[in-house]
Amino acid sequence: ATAIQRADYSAPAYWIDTVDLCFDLDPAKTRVLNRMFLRRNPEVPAQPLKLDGDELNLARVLVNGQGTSFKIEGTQLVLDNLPDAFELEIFTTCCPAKNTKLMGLYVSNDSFFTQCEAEGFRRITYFLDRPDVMASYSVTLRADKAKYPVLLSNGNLVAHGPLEDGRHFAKWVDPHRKPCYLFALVAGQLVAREQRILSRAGKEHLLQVYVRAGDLDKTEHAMNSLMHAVAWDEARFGLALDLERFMIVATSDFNMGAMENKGLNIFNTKYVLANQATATDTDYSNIESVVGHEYFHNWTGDRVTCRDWFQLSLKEGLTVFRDQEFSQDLAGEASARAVKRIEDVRLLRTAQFPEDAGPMAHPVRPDSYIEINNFYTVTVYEKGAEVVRMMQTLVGRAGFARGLTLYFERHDGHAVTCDDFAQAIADANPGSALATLLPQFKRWYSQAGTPRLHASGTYDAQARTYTLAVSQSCPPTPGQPPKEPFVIPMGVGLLGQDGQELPLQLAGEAAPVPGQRTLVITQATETLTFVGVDAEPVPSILRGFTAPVVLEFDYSDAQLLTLLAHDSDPFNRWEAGQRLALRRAIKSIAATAYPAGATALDDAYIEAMRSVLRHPLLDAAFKELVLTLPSETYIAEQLDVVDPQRIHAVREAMRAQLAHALADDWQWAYETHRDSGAYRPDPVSSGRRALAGMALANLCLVAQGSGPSASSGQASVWPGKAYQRFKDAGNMTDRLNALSALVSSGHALAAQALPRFHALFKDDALVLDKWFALQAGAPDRDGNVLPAVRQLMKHPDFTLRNPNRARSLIFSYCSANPGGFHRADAAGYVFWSERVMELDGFNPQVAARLARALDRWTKLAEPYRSAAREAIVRVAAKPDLSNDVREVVSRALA
Ligand code: B3K
Ligand code: ZN
Repeated sequence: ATAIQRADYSAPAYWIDTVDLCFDLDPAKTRVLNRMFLRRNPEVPAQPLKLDGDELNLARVLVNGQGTSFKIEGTQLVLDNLPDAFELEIFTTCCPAKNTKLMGLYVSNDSFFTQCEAEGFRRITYFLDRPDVMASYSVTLRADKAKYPVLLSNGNLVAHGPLEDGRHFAKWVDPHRKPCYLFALVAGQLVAREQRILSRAGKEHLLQVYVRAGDLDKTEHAMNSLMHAVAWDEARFGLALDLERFMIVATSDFNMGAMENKGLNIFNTKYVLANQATATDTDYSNIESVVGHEYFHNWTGDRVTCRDWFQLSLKEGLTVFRDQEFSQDLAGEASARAVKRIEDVRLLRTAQFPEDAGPMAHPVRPDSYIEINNFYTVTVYEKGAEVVRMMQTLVGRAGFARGLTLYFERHDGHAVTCDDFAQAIADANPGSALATLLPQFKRWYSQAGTPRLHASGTYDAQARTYTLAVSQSCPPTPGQPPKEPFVIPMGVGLLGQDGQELPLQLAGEAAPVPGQRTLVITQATETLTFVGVDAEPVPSILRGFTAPVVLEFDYSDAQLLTLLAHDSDPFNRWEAGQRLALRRAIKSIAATAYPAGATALDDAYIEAMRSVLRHPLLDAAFKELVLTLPSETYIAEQLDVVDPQRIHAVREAMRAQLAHALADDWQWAYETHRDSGAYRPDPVSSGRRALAGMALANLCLVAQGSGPSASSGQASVWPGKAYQRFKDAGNMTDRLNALSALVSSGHALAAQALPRFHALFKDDALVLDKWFALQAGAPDRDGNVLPAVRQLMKHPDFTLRNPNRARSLIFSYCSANPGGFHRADAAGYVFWSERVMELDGFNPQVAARLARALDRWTKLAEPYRSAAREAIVRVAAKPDLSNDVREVVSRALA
């Protein structure tokens, strides 16, 4: 396969104005009649029409009703000597029952579903399968009425009725033009929760959430989230729902989270179904943001779409930004917004930063790809969202909303580029830093890699000045050796020694400005001088994480403790705690002799954590974030050479030490936070549950460990209490936290609780996923996780074919459990290579995701490094590898 280059873009040689599709749905052989009106694009030199197809059986092709000659070249159907405008009819068949890739038309639980983004429509019919070809669709579905009573497609239902032989039909017309990747159909035995709503303008809309018959009691939260999303987009950006009917349909076989098909979103059940007995607080908040995300695509993605797939972040980065803002706005209070921001940044730094430093590093707007499905990445999504967020920071909230309005004025109904987006935001804000610096700002789209922002401070007591020397650099990434400086918005505040916020006055400014401000760094090196500073301050830099960079500042412990205790910026307050923990972890990892029983954490750190835990004013959710140690993955990213076992051992030791040292405080925290009243998944009560869960896990750890607090009879009661909690819990969050406390402390009661949990939830696939994931992600003890995972693969409930189940067991082990996966005997890597190859045989997209688990192999210490390489080479040597996996492994070995 050859790489596709962004620079090679050319407009399509033909436009497709209308598409009339007729489906005779049958799992074994579905017949598709595709009747289109096409027109030559006069701006492009005359050339044959080349339509994409994949795994289709072609029966007949008619041009203006007449048979015609055609060629099949590779996967394309080629027609020559065409009139300037014509009708084209194509008859094909396909086999949805055998479609294991879950792209195109497939069967799940006896129902039909489609997934067309990015290039799945060509698996349904021959087409110009590219996002810049936008057409009007009408769709007729015909199927057996008893087996498939519900027939859905995009837009409005215009006709339906019975046919012969127990069949029936439905005809749908989509009033909006769209690219084919937004086409969808669903057919099956489904039921819907319905809600009628009124828009601000007084228009009525019908919202529907379709699920399998037994799942209706789990749709309330998704429907509420959808109603919130509709209202929010109208209130915040003036974007109203443009459809009479908006449908969400859930399927349990889905390659990713959800899909924004126009008017007919198709969702992974994981992001729809929830009730308190089966879903955790995290599930509830994920559902809210994914329902929001897909709904927001209705404008950012569907009304205005991408010119080509290199522009993917145009819709994804922007829509992630919108869903993040939505969740923050719904969270309400400043402290709850901050918690959401910290969670988003944590994801960016543990998933995107490594991607940006590894073999798959690519700009937010990539320059080339072999398989586009490999570029639905944390870079395109999460870093892309940070780029949009920086724009908002530079033009302000109101300025950003103005920019979005201009973007729709200019581009509604069109397929455009990231440049068009940035231009609209800048043009709506003339004179802003964004408008002035636009060409340089756009380096965020073109340059890969995480910039490093280095800062150092000097206090001059005599001159009463504090000078920040700031420099930026960005490491080389594949194909991009040198980098030009970025535009970096930098939130800054200065704290006095007592922790009070100081007014800020830069040299040359007339008067001080109270509180924090955002400075804009544009040069490789810059100096910022604050005047009128009476004593050496503690700088709080990159407040709110105003740019996706690594901030290097040589803080003293004392400075970090001041920030942790006093910073008015919650993000940097949390960050100070992370830095304190991180430097202790790194020091212990580096210590040549690490005697058994050595302690990584000193009293100052422990006392600081105790103060946070006992703090009378801080939110429970925030405390839980501060008291969570940096992950093994995040610690690994800070090191040049990674010994995963060493990191695991040190972090586990720190966890145990924190558990023991704060045993009384954990007990207090558990007892004061465990009862949160009637279950509600709001930020306050879910924060309380999170902290109580963390406390319980620590108390179980104390009981399991050695030392004075363990042997005292007091500590040994906790596993029993956790087991009781596990049995009695009134909601899944508390129940799973209790189970996880037993599993992660390695207590014998886990062996009783796990089968009990399975028995309780054996009929609920999403809960079983949690059961598999918990075991595959458990802290490794003497290499016990891999054998458990291999054993679980033989469990009657396990199947690699279902992506959620594969993720719950295989990905939880290979991608989310470094201590269990990186084994000195290489058995984890052997297991990984077996699963990648096995998955690739039927679902290359999911296989390629798993293949990414060894992205960072070159950083590993021996013997891991050689063993990892060997495993990747083994995968690369498989002769019939998909393009998806081939691209990932060849980049890893390049
Ligand atoms: N746009 C889809 C992702 C499609 C992935 C195709 N491999 C979901 C989303 O981002 O909303
Ligand atoms: Zn999206």
